[in-house]
Amino acid sequence: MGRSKWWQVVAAIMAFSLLAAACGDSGSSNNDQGAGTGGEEASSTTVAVVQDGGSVLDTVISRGKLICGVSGSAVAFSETQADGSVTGFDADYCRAVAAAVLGDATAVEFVPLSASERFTAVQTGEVDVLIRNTTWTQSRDTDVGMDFGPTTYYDGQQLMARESDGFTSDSTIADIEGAVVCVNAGTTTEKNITEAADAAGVTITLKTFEESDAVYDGLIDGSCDIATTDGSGLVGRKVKQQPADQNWVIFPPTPISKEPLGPTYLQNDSKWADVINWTVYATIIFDEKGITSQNVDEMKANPPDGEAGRLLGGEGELQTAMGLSADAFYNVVKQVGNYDEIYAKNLNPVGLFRQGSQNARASEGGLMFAPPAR
Ligand SMILES: N[C@@H](CCC(=O)N[C@@H](CS)C(=O)NCC(=O)O)C(=O)O
Repeated sequence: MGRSKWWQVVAAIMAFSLLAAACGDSGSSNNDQGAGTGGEEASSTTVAVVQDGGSVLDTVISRGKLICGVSGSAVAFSETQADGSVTGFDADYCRAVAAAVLGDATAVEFVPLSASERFTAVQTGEVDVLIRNTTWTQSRDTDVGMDFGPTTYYDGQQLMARESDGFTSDSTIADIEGAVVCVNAGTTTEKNITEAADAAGVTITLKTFEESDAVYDGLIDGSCDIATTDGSGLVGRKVKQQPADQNWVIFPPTPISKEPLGPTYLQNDSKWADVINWTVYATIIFDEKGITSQNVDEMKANPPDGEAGRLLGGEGELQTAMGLSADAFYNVVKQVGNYDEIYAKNLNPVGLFRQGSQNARASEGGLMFAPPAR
């Protein structure tokens, strides 16, 4: 068992190295915030975790701190502030996991990672979990050696261009013939736009940048005609960076891809997977039931139903069976909030709203749904 798991990890790391090479990424550079890893130290961390046959859950508990991989420059999702703190929707999901595991939403060390660096950081054990506007795809789930938690934000790829170039919010891929299209390296974005352009029979020039700031600098100075990534990323960048003398339009109205974003972690660690997954599900169920950071104490004292009572640590609770304290998810909602609170606080300010989107509650026509807590 130990031996086969060991070989599985070696194989996964080898497969990843090939993939990283294909992305033009060395896997250890390009992080100006000190998150790059030395290969030797990183490998030994992985070996230790695997040989012990332990779970990342035990590592996090004994360390007393969660190490969470984020972007650091994804507007409204994870943004490093001047004082070093990290804000955003993804950052709050890191805090939710820390609240569930350690009872303290502040017990998080954030590691900013570029798109190309992010999976190596999970493989090597540099981060315990990656919550970085990351799309769940078949190759990442298989070849790259990750497992994925529940989708926290249903997104899709769109394009953004200057209105003065004749683009509108109804433009289509057929309208981008001859354009210089700028993307971030190591993302799903590069392949999606190439396939979409081919399918539409248009020729584009693709420019790939390691840092996403360079993509938007290019849109401002005219060296890029189009920036393309997840729609949420474009909305955030438009709010933050559109110059007063330009108007940026986002199109086509129907995204060119599916980008289900959520937490991801090293494969084959079921105990850790359960903790991440049920932390997310708890926030969704609390939203369904109207249990918020503001009313959770009353709800705990007087639960509206059995499921709420169990999730808040009462009769029949299942958190202790997962290696957590009974009040793990009480701490999540009390300290961080339910799904709706986390969404509204971080995403409404940039103009992203749940209503009518795939991120609405399942009961309201969206895709936000959690299995029963029983
Ligand atoms: N969801 C896509 C794209 C994720 C991605 O990295 N997008 C870029 C383009 S905006 C980004 O977030 N940049 C912010 C950053 O690099 O910090 C994926 O998983 O590949």
